[in-house]
Amino acid sequence: LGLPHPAIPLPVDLYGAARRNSTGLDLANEAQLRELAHELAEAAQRPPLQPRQRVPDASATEIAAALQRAADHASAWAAVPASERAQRLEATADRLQRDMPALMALLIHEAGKTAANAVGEVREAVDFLRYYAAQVREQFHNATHRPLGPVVCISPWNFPLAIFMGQVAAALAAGNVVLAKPAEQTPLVAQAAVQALWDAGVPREAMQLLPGDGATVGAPLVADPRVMGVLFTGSTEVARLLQRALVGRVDALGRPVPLIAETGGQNAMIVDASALAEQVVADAIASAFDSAGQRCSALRVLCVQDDVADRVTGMLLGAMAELRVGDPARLATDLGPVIDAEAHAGIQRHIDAMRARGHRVHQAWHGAGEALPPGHFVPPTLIEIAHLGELGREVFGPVLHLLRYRRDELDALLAQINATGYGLTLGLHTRIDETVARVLAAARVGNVYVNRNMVGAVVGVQPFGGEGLSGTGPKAGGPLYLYRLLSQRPADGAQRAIA
Ligand code: TXE
Repeated sequence: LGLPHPAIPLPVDLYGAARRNSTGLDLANEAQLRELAHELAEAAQRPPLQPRQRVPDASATEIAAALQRAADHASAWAAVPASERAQRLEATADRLQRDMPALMALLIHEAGKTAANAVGEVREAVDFLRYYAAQVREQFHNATHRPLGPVVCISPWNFPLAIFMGQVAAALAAGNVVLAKPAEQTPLVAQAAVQALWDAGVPREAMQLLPGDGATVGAPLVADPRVMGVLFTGSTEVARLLQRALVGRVDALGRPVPLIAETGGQNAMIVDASALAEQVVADAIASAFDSAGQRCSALRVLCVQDDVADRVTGMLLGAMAELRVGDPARLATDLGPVIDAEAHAGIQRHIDAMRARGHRVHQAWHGAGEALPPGHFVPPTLIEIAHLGELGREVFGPVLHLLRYRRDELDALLAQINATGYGLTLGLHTRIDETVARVLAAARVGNVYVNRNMVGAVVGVQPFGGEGLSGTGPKAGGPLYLYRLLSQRPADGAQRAIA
């Protein structure tokens, strides 16, 4: 690690990652930092995990039993007072805060997160738990509400703790019993999350974990008629399959079984000649390469007005050349590996195909003269394109595309961006008010970031979710999310009581 142990200097990048959350985790707590350095040092020593050897997939018999258990227990969990459910989620949040070093080490080890990204993720999970607990306390206080019943949560590997916990915390807070199918790449993080919920008093029958593949575990869960709601984050293709599987499925009163899906994007950032170039470069680097580009909110296409494009590109390549690619357990690392061999091959295929079609491809990283370490590493990559239509589907890795546009082409550019059909995030760097207004009016996305990096969700502050191919809404970490998880809203109940 290069850290003197046990006397630990405070790692500056941990503070950086921590700033974007709101819960006030105590990173100045020396005991916690000591433990963190120890865990990171141990993580660096461990051999690579073989998740499938350690976590057996749920069998058909286990799936059937879990569904029955969920159906049998739904009314018992729904009957637990809302404030009591909130209290158990808050206790889970306390537990995650206490266990942060061990969780970070697991995230680094199982998901290839850097330490900075791992601390950000633990904090986001904590934020989700506290936010939904607070919502339930405020909104469901003294009001009649009825949850959906058994709910299936299907989550991806890119935020194996934060997205997993965001889904299950919302579902449990609203009073639903949960059957969670974590990503096949990250079952251990999911297991740790579920253990924390159980230890905090969420009954095992209300929170069941079913590891395994999408087709063999996820699909049969969603297909079961006892399931009354589905929360999904992942690819647009799988969201489509799930939507199809739910067509015609209704509850006892004939209401459709809801799917809440958050999917991918083809996210652009528009930079005009008035923008502050240094800020653009810092924000583009963070937005495109943080978590090795494996974030749904990540920047994919940097659109730069041609008057400043050469200058911005030169600065960007210079900044890329500073990034250190390698072992995520080392605090000096900026970019860890991508999730697995399949992801690595897919990203590489895209880079090769673009090069073969004549696009200019730039790769730059710290020590670019030397070979990358063995593992699924992709160096920061910049590919020049002339039109967004040249891109196709989302490439989930540290690959940024650069598009030059003329000043009089802004409307055409916005039309191109909307024509991708995705609508997750959009960045804008300008110091002209009228341009901000024009872009906001035209944008068909869930989240717009003006003169800053595209951070994704900031729970309770900036709810997150997309339009079009990017998702169904409601936005996660926002005030409307829990309402979609109810079959009868508090307001309905209140009205009935008055009548
Ligand atoms: O996603 P999948 P993958 C995008 C990104 C990435 C691509 C593929 O573009 O390259 O999706 O990633 C479960 N029935 N995002 O393969 O397959 C699966 O087991 C039920 C965007 O990881 O969608 C996992 O738990 N479930 C993104 C979850 O769905 C099924 C995050 C996601 O897997 C299933 C991840 C089925 N038939 C990928 N098939 C984001 N929005 O952040 C799969 N699953």
